[in-house]
Amino acid sequence: MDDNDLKDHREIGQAQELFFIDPEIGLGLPMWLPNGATIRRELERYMTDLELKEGYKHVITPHIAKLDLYKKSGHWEHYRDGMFAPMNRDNEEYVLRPMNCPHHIHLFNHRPRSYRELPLRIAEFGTLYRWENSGELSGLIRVRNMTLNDAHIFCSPSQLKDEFKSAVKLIEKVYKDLKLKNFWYRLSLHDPKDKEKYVNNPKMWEESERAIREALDELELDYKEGVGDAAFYGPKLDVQIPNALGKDETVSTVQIDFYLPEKFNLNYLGEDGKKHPIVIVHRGIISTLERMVGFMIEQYQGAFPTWLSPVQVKIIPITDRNLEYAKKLLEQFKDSKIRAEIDERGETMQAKIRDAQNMKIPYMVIIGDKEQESGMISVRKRDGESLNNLDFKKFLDELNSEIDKRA
Ligand code: TSB
Ligand code: ZN
Repeated sequence: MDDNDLKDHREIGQAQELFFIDPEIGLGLPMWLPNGATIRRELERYMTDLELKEGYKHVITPHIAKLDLYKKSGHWEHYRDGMFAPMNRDNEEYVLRPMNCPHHIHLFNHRPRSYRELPLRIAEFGTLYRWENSGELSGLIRVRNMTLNDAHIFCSPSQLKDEFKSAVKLIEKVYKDLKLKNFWYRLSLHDPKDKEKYVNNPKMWEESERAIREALDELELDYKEGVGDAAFYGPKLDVQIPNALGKDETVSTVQIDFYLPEKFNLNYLGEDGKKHPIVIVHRGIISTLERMVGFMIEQYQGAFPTWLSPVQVKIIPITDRNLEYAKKLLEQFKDSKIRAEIDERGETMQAKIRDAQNMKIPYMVIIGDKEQESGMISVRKRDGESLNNLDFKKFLDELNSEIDKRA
């Protein structure tokens, strides 16, 4: 297939019933259908398991906060255009959060912290709201309501480089597991001329940009530089991926921040009993589930690996006589937590196979009189390969192991 035949994620998302955008709900506010919600849930499980292994602590915080919080953090000064307008009730102003950092910072700061707790890696699939221009909204890739695979790593300056490097290595692992391709790294720097977008503190920028460059040198990573692409509070390493139309967007990001720790007076008690300053690494590995699923749909062209496929097995009875038997197999798939469905429509077997193939369902299990009598099954894979006379139990075991390994 040449690149011009690549389908955009919106087209595949509609054909496979993954999500839709409803103007009566609002632009940029995706509605996740059961198939899309399944992919999201599996991705979230995968990432949460990895984070637990890497020593992250998961938290849950509200999607809104008082406007004053964002005045203190600098978001209101530097990021206001990207925020929904404040809501006023009982003479207090609240906003939908555009980022999770202030909540996680308050969580860190709710009691004194000892050097023994560092680095403290606070993680959340945090839901955000951003006011993106309507002309820039695009399916799942640029939305106004999104859930970010976020974490803020609170550490001492001497731990900073290692934490940054571990986050980049986690990106490399995840991209390998998810078989993502065509990505490149961008070192996103501030633009000293843009006084509105960036915190005005040349010494801080010099230090944080030096720290990120040193860490990148140690990683021996190839990257391009983007002046004016930094966050308002610090430089970032961004992972860029082109969409089906060839436009690059940022997916993963790892950021170094000396600014918010100072604003919120973050410190820890050292071994010497004295207070020492904290630095923050902000990182999103999976990016927002919206953007990541959007890119995955495009890169896989809808053919998700089995562990992520909304429907993993389609059971196709050849005649009505085979329906009872098909239902028995369905129960066994369900007992193993495999997502299976029976195609009970009165269509021909060929039509059912074609439809399952179009939906990119990894396995089709075809049940006729012969299979029913012998207790063996015939399987077709979505790429057309056929496997006849398989022992059902053996097929189930192999499928389970493929899913468990997230192969
Ligand atoms: C990583 N404070 C950090 C966080 O701790 C942060 O919010 N960084 S961010 O602003 O760069 O956003 C993180 C990621 O969210 C981006 O790298 C991008 O992949 C994704 N993202 C940003 N805007 C949108 C959007 N409108 N729609 C979908 N995903 C988005
Ligand atoms: Zn953050």
